[in-house]
Amino acid sequence: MTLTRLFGLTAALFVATSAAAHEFKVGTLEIIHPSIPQPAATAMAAGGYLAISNEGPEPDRLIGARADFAKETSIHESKTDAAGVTSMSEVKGIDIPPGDTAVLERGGYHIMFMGLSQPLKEGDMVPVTLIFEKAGEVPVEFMVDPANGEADHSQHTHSSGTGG
Ligand SMILES: [Cu+2]
Repeated sequence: MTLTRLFGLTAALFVATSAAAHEFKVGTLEIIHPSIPQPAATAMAAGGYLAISNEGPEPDRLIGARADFAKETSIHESKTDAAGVTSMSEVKGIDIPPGDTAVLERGGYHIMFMGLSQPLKEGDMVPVTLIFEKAGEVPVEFMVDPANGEADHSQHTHSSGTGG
């Protein structure tokens, strides 16, 4: 057991220092490529995406996040209605069932960083603390990815007609 755990930690550290994809391991949770598409220079907010896989027998839950580069950080869900209108609302948490992977991606769940206090540029690694119900506070780094048409997050509004 100890050897397996040590190996897991070493592997996570190794992966975290490589440039292409990165991931973090805490207990039975694997946090895969936390990333923020580069927001516009004038953007007041940015969205963060990642996948969290749970290899353990117990459920966990992502209940919050904290970042020094944003005034307020929360978990959001985007929804697009039948008319193609996208709106975002805050959610209390995201369940991560045992043996399952919770995916935060464009058009769905995301971490919302509001009131950016520094520019986020492609290639930057920025520290964020993820807060889990059971695993507790987990410090990770989000990678700033290419912009990729992240216009819907350039202004934070809770409804937007632009879709996406
Ligand atoms: Cu949002």
